[in-house]
Order: sequence, then structure tokens, then C-alpha cells
Amino acid sequence: MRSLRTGSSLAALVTGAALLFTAPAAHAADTPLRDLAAAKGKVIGTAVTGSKLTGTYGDIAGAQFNSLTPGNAMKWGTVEPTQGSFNWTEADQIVAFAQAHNQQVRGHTLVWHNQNPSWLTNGTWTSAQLSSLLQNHIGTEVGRYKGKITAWDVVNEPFNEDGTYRSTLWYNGLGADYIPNALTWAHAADPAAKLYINDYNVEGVNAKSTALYNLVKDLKSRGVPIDGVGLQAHLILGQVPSSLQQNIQRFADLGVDVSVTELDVRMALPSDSTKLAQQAADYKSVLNACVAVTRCAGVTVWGFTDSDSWVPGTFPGYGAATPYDENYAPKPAYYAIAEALGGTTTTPPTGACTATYSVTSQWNTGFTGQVTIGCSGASLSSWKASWTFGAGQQITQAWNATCSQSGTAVTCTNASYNGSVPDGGSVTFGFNASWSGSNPAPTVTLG
Ligand code: G2I
Repeated sequence: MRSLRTGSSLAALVTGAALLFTAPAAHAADTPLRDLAAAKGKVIGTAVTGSKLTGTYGDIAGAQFNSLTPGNAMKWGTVEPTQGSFNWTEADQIVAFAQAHNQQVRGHTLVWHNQNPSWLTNGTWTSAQLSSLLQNHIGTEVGRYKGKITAWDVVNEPFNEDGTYRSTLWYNGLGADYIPNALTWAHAADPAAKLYINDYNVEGVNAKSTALYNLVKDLKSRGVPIDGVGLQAHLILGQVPSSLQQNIQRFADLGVDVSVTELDVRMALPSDSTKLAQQAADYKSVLNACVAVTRCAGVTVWGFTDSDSWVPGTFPGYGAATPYDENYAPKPAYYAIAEALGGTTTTPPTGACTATYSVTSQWNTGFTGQVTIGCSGASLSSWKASWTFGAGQQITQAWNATCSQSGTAVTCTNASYNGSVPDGGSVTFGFNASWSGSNPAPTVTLG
């Protein structure tokens, strides 16, 4: 007759023994990305949201990155929501955090067609008025942070995909001269800041990047202060342009710096170990291309955690684009960045499957046990769980697995229908066994 032990004695029996394929995550012991980057003379940055810079988010932002870009805090619509009335709260907070953590700040962005205040976009302006508004905006913002900003994304996204100028408030009102004028005004307000033009879909050699190339070449020849080109790099899984390094090099050869300014690699959700491995390879390709070109200043990721990424809101069904997951666990992409920066990682970038043993009920001569095999960042197509019974226990029956016992050694293999354990999934099998004296939980080995 079965009689369940109750209360604390049962709780003591239901002990789990987990064993990983691999060593447990130990990223804290690895060299921070910022130290690896600094040793190579490179920037490793992240976009941040000021209000989140506490707790784990703040710890990671401060420990792993040597540059911060305000994701939204320095945009015109944020800093001057009402004409003449300024709100620098979040921008100031990010700059102060960066200074406290010995980090650079990348200013983003002064002249753009998005996230402008409605008083500006809804107003009717002569070109003289528009020009003066822009000059004042640049002078005010760059002046406020003079000496505190390493590089400014002065002009953001000026081109169409075919390389023609994008039709915007600025281009339509001021013509293409708004670009050299903006650069000149920014230079006057902070002569030490590196001044960039920043765009997306300009990572490879194509019509858009060639238009940008021709613009930079022209600006240089006219003595306009242009120091760098920002390649945003909002990429799709498996689609790093093969000409990335060549493209970085051709800009460098013009005599400007190049920065990858907004790197992320989006995938169709849900993520799985195959996609995360591809993403890691993609991150590594981008980092490798930058490391290979002296004038590539570095790489900034557009949010370091999947909990702080623009992707799911803009591309429904897509996400998981950053190097840390939503719970701040480093993903394979994190380790890929570290490796491209010359680091060695103590945790393999492939995740793990674990087996957990527990006793679910026990009576005077027997007990029921179960083993759950779960995978995270990895998967299995078949499995074998083994353990040694240390106190004379003997399996009598099993379900959802084929178990055999020889002496003290137990081996259980999957049934025909449950060999597959997907990434993020689990499989459980059970057994009855006899015991006497004591019934200690063994350690289960997978493989
Ligand atoms: O769109 C991705 C990036 C492309 N290059 C320029 C970047 O400045 C741009 O960043 C994103 C921000 O990451 C988003 O956070 O720019 C978006 C706007 O174009 C930002 O999205 C906005 C949302 O549209 C607003 O609804 C929201 O209030 O973020 C705001 C603040 O969370």
C-alpha cells in the first residue's frame, strides 16, 4: 500500500539534481567588452534609455560598453517639445551616467526628418526662418554639451534608397546646402566633436552608399567639417552585406572615420538555437569588418537587450535582435562580439540542455521518480539520461523512456515519440523503483 510522506520530509526527498552539458554561465568572469575593445583601440557602444539606467540594465550598460548613444533623448522633439521651452532631463542624465562610468557619448541626432516637435513640422516657415531655426537648434544643443560629446550624428538619413536626396522638411526648404551648413554650425559650437553623417542601408556598396560616398568626397573637397560616416546597420538575419569591409575601407580612404552606429540583427520570432548561432555569426562579421579597418572607430548596438529594442514595435513578428535576451542573459551574439574583439569566452555560445531528477512520491518500499530534460539555446533530437543509484535502489518500471539497470548504473533512452527536445522545450519521463534505508538523489548525466 502506498503512503505518502508528508510535510518537510517529503520536501526533503524532492530534491533536484541538475547537470548541464556545459559549464554554467559565467560571463561575469569574462573580460568586459569595453576592455576588449579598448585594447584594440575601438569603441563598443550601446543606445540607451535614460530612465532604465539603474539595476541590472545600468550595471550592464556601465560595465560592458565604453560609449553610450541616447536612443531618443537628444532628438529635437524630446529636447524642445514646445518652441523655446527645453527639456534636457534625460539627455543630461545619460551624459552624467557616461561621465561617471568613464564612457564616451555619441550625440544623436541634430538634423532628421523624424521625431521633430510638432510646432516645427506643422509650422509655415520661409527658408530664412527655417535656416535660422536649424542654426539655433544646433548651436543650442551642441553648445550645451560642448566638450562632453565625442561624436555627433549631425545629419541623419538624408538619402533615398536610389541615392537621390530624401524629400524632407530640410531638403525641401533649404536644398542640399542644409548638410554643409549643419556641419559648419555644429563645428562652430564644439570644434572638438567629430561630426558624422549617419544613414541606414549604406553598409554595403550600393547606390545609396555611393551617393553618401560622393557627398562626403565633395564636402571634403570644399573644406566642410565632416569627420565621419555612420553606418547604422539595422540588419536582417543572415544578410550582412559581403561588401561591408570594402565599403568601410572606401570611406576610410576618403580620409574620414567610419562607425557602425546602430547595429542590430533581427529575426523572425521565436528565436531558436540555429537562428541565434546565425545571429552570432552576423554580429561577428560586422565586428570583424570594423576591427580590420584602422579608421573604423567602433560599433554601437541599438539597444543591448531584447527588452529595449525598437524592432518588435516596428516589425511585428520580428525581434531578438540584440546581444542580450529580455532577462539580460548574454546570447551567442554577445560571445561573438567578445571573440571578434579578441576575447576568449568561458561559456560556449550554444546554450545547454539540462536534466533534473526528482522524487515525486515515496512509500515504505518504493518510490516514483521523474527526470525532466529541458533545453535553452540548444536542442536535442534524441537523448540518453544516465545515473548511478548510490543506496541500492532498483528500477522496476518506467514510462515515456526505455530504462535498464545494470548493478547500480541506470540508463534511460527516449521513447520513439519524445526524442526531440526543442529549444525552449522540455520532456519528462517517470519510473518506479524500490528502496530501503535511504534514497539519495543521484546526479543525472545527459548524452
Ligand atoms: O528606427 C530605428 C532607428 C533608425 N535610425 C535612427 C534612430 O534614431 C532610430 O531609433 C528609433 C528609436 O530606437 C525608437 O525608440 O527611432 C524611433 C523613431 O523613429 C524610436 O521610436 C519611438 C516611437 O516611435 C515612439 O512611439 C516612442 O514614443 O520611440 C519613442 C520613445 O520610446
